[in-house]
Order: sequence, then C-alpha cells, then structure tokens
Amino acid sequence: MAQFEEVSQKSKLHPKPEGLTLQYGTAGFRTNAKHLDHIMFRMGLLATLRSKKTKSTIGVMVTASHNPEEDNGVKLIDPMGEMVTEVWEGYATQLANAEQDSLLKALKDVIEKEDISMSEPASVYVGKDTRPSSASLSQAVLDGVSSLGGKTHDYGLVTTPQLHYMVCCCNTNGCYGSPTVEGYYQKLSQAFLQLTQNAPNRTDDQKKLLVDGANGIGALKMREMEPFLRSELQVVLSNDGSSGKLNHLCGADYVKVQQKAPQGVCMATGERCCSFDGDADRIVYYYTDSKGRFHLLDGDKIATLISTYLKELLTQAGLNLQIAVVQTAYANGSSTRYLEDVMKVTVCCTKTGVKHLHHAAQEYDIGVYFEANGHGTVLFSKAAQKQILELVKDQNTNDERKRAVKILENTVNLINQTVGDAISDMLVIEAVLAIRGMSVQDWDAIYTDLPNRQLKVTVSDRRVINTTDAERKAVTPEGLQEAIDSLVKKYKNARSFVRPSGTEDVVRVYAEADTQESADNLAHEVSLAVYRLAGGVGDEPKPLH
Ligand code: NG1
Ligand code: ZN
Repeated sequence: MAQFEEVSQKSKLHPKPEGLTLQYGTAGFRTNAKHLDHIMFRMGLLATLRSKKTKSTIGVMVTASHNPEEDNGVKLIDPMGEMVTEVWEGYATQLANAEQDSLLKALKDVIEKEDISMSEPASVYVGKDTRPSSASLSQAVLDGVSSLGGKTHDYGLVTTPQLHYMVCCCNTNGCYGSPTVEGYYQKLSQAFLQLTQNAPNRTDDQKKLLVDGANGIGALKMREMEPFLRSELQVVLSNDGSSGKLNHLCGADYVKVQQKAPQGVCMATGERCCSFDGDADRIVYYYTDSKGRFHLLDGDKIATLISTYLKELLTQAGLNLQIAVVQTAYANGSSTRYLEDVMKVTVCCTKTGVKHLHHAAQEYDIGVYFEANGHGTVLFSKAAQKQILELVKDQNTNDERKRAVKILENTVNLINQTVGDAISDMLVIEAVLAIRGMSVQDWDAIYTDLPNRQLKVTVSDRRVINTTDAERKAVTPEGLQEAIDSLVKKYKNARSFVRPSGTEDVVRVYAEADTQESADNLAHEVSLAVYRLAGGVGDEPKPLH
C-alpha cells in the first residue's frame, strides 16, 4: 500500500540504532536526546493509529520534564487529555524497539490487533518544551504522523498540561474551553479573577508570589499569562530561561529532593515562593522562617489545603458529594494521618505514576490526587459538576449556599482536570489562601511533616526488584523486604520502601522517621541493603553524615 511505502521511505531518515531498547516508563520514553529521533518518528506513527482507532485527536508532547537538559522524552495524550492506556503503552514499546527492517510488521501488528480502519482520518496535536533537542525531535513526530497521512497541528512551545488541555478542548468540541493558548489563559484567569473577588482586601504583599520557572517552558508561559491576571497575582519570576540551564539547581524536583531553595531566587524571610518543573506539570511551595530554616510545602500539603477547602465549601453549599484524596507511597506519613484522623476524608494509595492516581481519583465524586513531588489535580465527576451547576442556577438558595457554590463553580473552571498543571494549581492555591485569609505559614502549620529522605541506588538490572501493596513492599529479590523490615524497627515512627524508577535507571529508596538524622540513617542503611541484595554497581552507598 502507498501509505506504508511512505512510512518505509521516511523511516530511513529516522533510523533506529541497532540493539537499542527502551521502555515506555512512568511517563513515556525518556533518555538522552541523542537516542530518541527514531522513537519520536514512531510515536508519530502510533499517535496516528490511536487517532484512527479512537476517531479523536491525540496529543504528543516532546519533553523530559524534570530530567537534565540533555535528556528528552515523549508522552502520548489520549482523547480526554488522559495518559494513554497500558495496552497502548505496550504497543509503544513494541514499535520503539522493532529493528528497522521489522518496523512495518510491528505497525501492521497493531493495526490488526486493534482492528484499525486505515481509511479513517487522523489528527495529532504536537507540543514541545524548551530543550535544544526538542525542535528536531518534534519535527520527527510530525514526519511520523504525515507519513501515515495524518493531519497535524503543531502548537510549538507549550507546557505539557497546556497540550493536554488542547486535546481535551478539541475532543469535547469546545465544551472544555477553546483549544488555543489564549483560550487557556482566558478560561483560567477569568475563574481566578472571580475567585479573588471573594477576598477584596488583599494587600500587594499578599498578592506577591515568587515563581521559579526552572529555566523552562513554564517561565515563558507564565510571562504570557501575566497580563490576563490583572495584578491580582503579582508574580516575581526567576530562572526564566534567559540565562540559566533547564532544571539545573532549580525547579520543583530539585527543591523537593534536595529540600532546599533553588538558586537564582532572591527570597526574603517568610516570603511565599513556588517552583515549577521543566514542563510545568508539577509545583511545590516553600519559604524560609526567621531562623533561616527552609520549609517545603509539597504535593501532600497542597492536597491537604485543597481538599480541606473543598470539603468546607461542600458543607456550606449543602452538597452531599464524596471527596477522597489519592496519594502514593511517597506521601508523608503525617499527611495521611491528618487527612484520615482529623479531616476524616477517604485516603487511597496507588502505585507511583500519574496515570494510577488519575484512574483512582475517577472513582469518587471529587478526587483530589497529588504525588508528594507536586504533580496533581482534582477530578470532579460528571454528576458532581451537574449538581454544582444546578445549584448555581437554583433561585431558592440562601446567600451562604449561593456564595459557596459559586466559588465551587469557579474552582472547577480554574482546575485543569486533564492532568497536573503547575500554573493552574498555583492559581488554585493562591485563590484558596486569599479566600481563607491564610498565609503560607498558616498553611504549613496544618500538620508537621515527618523528616524524610529519598536516595537512589544504581544496580545492574533494576527489574530484579518487584513490588506489591502499591509499591510499599518488595517481593523480590529474596530477603530484601525482611532486611528493610528489621532496619525500620530500629527507628521511631519509621517507614521505608524501595522501587525501581520508571524514568531513570536507578532504584529509589524512601525513608521517614522521627528525626532527620534517623531518616537519613535509615535511608542509607536501606540503600546498602539494596546495593548488596539487588546487584549494586559502582561504589557502595556512603552514609550521609
Ligand atoms: P520514577 O522515576 O518512576 O520514580 C518520577 C516520579 C514520579 C512521576 C514520574 C514522572 C518520584 C519519586 N517519582 O518517577 O512521581 O512524577 O517521575 O515524571 O518523584
Ligand atoms: Zn513534569
């Protein structure tokens, strides 16, 4: 067929290095950019097939998020803005790893298995982050799509959540919003401005927020959005990409993992700051106190703030909707205890990876999900949104209920329900703090985090580690879980687990305990156990102190 002839010809321009195999991981393919050209072309092909299959527009985002600048990666976006399904992740891996001469066979396998009608039209939206490699890699995606006769819309530089938003807008025929960057700014800023009307007496100091753009796409887009916010938020932007390197000593991942302020941000005592990651789908907040101590407000604190606020609004509006918080094993133990014992909300724990959290959150009327690293959003079920809208229109409600439900309606509009979105989350947090008259210190004081530490161990094959119970227990290699259990017993309020990373070639170790020293020691001891029992390579892990 002529269609495949073109694929065959074009694929020669995007050859696969022989023997290279890559896995569709926690968030798509991710590795050094120089290994990715063929992957991008092939993901263009796959997105075209997915589009034909679903009779919808599919998104392809070229980014490696918080990874170093020399890496890159690709994420596929399904019709409603969700992550692609696991079956299609499998196809992605098969297509990515097919040697050059069996690419057509791999492609035809997918077509056959999914019974795809090749005469269907296809439409693919493509976006990219600011990495130097992103321009040519996104061109490879576009080549892949056009070689199978698909239509493309190249959005160029956008944040990952902006592309998710575009895909959802397109496939809902505009119900979710208008599929343009301007449409995104308008939808969010209108909701934000309405919300801030509930906090009319804010001072300029309260409106001021320091934003670390990680030298990435989020900084660019924040600049574009600023005029839409009409000074209701006064952003002081650092690491805006004009000089520094992407994610280098800055950004949400650096701040969360290092538990310290990014470089390049000039923060005064007590000032409210936040950091985006490299593709602006994560956010964390922080400040330093009068003793110079650094305070991090991570995804768990964000989930707590937002769920508390929503629960209060539901009560005021008299709406009986079930709210739940979805976390992963990385959630700080204090947050889980607070949510369950004090807030009395349902808490559910899933495996790491946004798709798992997103899926679990869909089970509730209102599902608030956040990874501790700051990736998260809120999902409102169709029924919940309907109830909110009906109550907004109801003439017979009293003023308190009317006010609460109007705030709920605007909050729904402000949240990017397709995926975690640093810009949208930031505006939600700013609105909640404004409406509740809270400072960042008040927010921080809701509960105190247990000291914790995250470490990485390099092993020869991280797949030797298999886990269960939402990754909280290791089933292989033999003896590892027993070793962890006995180490944990030595410390107070302690917890530790290990799992293979889905985005880096390492095993991640997490530990928490009553003091920082204990958490550090436990993390180190568990790292040693991993090194010894799971085939560690290189030097043995060294103690932190
Ligand atoms: P891995 O490398 O699988 O741990 C990391 C994050 C995830 C998720 C993905 C995608 C941690 C511990 N893990 O995954 O939560 O955000 O990257 O970006 O932060
Ligand atoms: Zn990201």
